[in-house]
Amino acid sequence: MMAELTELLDVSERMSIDELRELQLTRLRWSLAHAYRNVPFYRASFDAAGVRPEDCRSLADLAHFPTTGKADLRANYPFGMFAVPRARVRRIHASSGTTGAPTVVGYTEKDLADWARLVARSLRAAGVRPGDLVHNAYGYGLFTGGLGAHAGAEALGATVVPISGGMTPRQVRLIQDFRPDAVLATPSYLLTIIDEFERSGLDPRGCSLRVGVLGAEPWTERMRAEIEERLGIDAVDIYGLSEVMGPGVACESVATKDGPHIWEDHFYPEVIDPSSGAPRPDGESGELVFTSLTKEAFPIIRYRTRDLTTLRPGTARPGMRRMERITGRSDDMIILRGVNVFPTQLEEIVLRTAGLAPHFELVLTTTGRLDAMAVRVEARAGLSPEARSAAGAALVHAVKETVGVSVTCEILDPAALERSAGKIQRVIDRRERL
Ligand code: DLL
Repeated sequence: MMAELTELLDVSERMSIDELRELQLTRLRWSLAHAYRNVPFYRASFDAAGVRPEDCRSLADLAHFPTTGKADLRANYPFGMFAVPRARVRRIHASSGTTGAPTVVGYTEKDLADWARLVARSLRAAGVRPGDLVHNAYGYGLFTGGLGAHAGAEALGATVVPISGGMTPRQVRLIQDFRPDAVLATPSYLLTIIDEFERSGLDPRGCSLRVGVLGAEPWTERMRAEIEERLGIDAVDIYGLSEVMGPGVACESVATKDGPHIWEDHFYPEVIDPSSGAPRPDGESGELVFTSLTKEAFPIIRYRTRDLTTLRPGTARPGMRRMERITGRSDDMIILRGVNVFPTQLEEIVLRTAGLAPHFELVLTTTGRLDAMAVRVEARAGLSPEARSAAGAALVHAVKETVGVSVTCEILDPAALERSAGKIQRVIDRRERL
């Protein structure tokens, strides 16, 4: 376990809960007023709910304000949610989204500086240090991962290799030649890189990497164990979303690895009941909702992330709450014959089934009037035909036992599935919609 040097922490990271709450309230009142004054959407939604920014006298009053959803951002495509003139926006990012218009977000110069500082804070919590060499394999472009992580690593005082995602043999080559200390990537893409090491006859554990700061998609404790074991690093969870900022909304501490601490001096978290929208107390699971406290170009008020988690008290940063590892997004949830299934549950089972590699996809089809799910998963190298069928049977059994649904399983040759260079898409939905 790595110790953290408290003298390196930002002032807000050392605040008591009371000091932090006071700062949050001041900033929240500013953010509500800023949004109301400058974004017609917020003015209309606050007015419709009969609330004014000055009605927010305590942090609990925030619950009286309306929530904002992805559809609201789409309805204001492209720049309708900006609270400053377009010319003051220094950078634009967008999240692709699988359907409809992309969600566009913007940053002023100050927003970019705050973002870089928060990513630097995240990387430091993860165990990256000034002077380290950082291999940044998050995708560069409209996705916030590449440029967001890049600026943060520079702000920390690290040396960045802006390799982006893809061209995996070259990733391995540069890791061998440049000897980086840290890698930034999605967990699924880092696995692809590890596989490529092995495919080229190199021992991944022998490489220079010490820490991986991994996020942008849901992953499990078992995936952490697999990556740490095969690469010989500390694998740390970083969380964020474009609508709120990008990477660095929250990050785990390498010292505790117990869920990302939310940087609450900039983002106020709530958890709500996903169906009724009612607030839930800390310790209960539900949908994570964020309100930005300092953002100028793109203030976001009570944004429904669709990410499901539970808020816990801070540990490595006692003032800041932690979020539990995301179990999934409400929109990733598969409802199979009435049972809710998350891809992360399957990841957990695949990884603990002997003989199976951590590469799989879930194919949903309709047979007759019933939905069916097939797990297509790669065998580990060198598995005998008997061991393959045993692994398939073990998986089907474990899914039935723990998730409560019957699935079929197809065991594939190693490397049969396409690898993604960024966020992995595990579910292929071919169900007939009636
Ligand atoms: O994925 C920002 C990011 C980049 C975070 C790099 C971490 C590292 P979006 O493309 O807008 O932004 O996607 C945001 O990804 O709502 C979650 O569903 C998911 N997500 C992000 N980080 C994690 C994580 C970036 N650590 C959406 N664990 C979010 C689970 C995550 N899910």
